[in-house]
Amino acid sequence: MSNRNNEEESSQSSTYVNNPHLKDMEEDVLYHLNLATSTHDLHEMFGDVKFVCVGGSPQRMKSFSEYIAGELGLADAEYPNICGGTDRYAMYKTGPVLSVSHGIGIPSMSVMLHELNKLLYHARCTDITMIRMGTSGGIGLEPGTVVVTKQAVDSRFQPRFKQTVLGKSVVWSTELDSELAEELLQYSKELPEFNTIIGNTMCTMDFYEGQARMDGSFCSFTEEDKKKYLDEAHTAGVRNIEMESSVFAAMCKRGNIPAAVVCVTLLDRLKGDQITCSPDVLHNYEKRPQGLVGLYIKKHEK
Ligand code: R2B
Ligand code: URA
Repeated sequence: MSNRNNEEESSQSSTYVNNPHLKDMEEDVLYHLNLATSTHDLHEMFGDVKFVCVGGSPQRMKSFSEYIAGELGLADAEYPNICGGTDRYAMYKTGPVLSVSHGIGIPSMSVMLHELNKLLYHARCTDITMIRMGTSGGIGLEPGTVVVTKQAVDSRFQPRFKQTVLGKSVVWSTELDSELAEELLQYSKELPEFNTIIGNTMCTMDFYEGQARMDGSFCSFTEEDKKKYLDEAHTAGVRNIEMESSVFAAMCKRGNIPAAVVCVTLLDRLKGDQITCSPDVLHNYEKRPQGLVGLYIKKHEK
């Protein structure tokens, strides 16, 4: 297994991408975003983007873009889905804010981020900050609590993202921008309607057994095993569990992009597995990370 500490990549001055082959390509087709360098002037379309916000669901990213349009005084225009030609991902641009959906899980996030990072590179964007807003299961937290991720950890509670390349395991660091996380935590004090904490986020490959749930179609462990594992996670500083933070952190670090993860908890995993909150409560919870990230953008947007 090769253990890369990213020195090789972070020593490069280019940001967003680090691929010597890109410059030899006549055209770059961002297939899953339905964009291409030959058919779209990416600099013209995206050159002024400063904040890239990503989240799992296309509908949530649409409502975030509408919310941010209101916050930035840009609500009098229409903002169509830029990736309307495909139903893989959705993308909305409101002023300097790009809102993009990433689907569920590491592979879906990874594919989207490869193409998004190339988009930022082709568009010659500068000073980008990237934030994932999402949902998660909490550990020992009141449902509705927002967790700003300190470290994105794997299912052994290590801050690493393992990937298979050419049949071999490669490990990437999942370090996030600690100043950005601290700043988000400070701004959360202006939103007293809900609790925000900082803690480690465990990223898993599955929602059910992979997150120690006993309500999937299969279950290969006992209640005691589950309790022991979640207790160990809590002792390791894990406060919430979701499915994309590790690859998100690793790919932002490889692209030299300051990044943060802000997720609301939908339930306390020490008390259950099923998500039983009403659609109204769920909707209210889902807006919490958006409110905090919106506040951050408003404070930084000139
Ligand atoms: C949180 O919620 C989704 C699973 O329900 C997944 O995308 C995640 O990370
Ligand atoms: N998303 C997850 O990945 N896990 C949960 O428990 C809730 C939302």
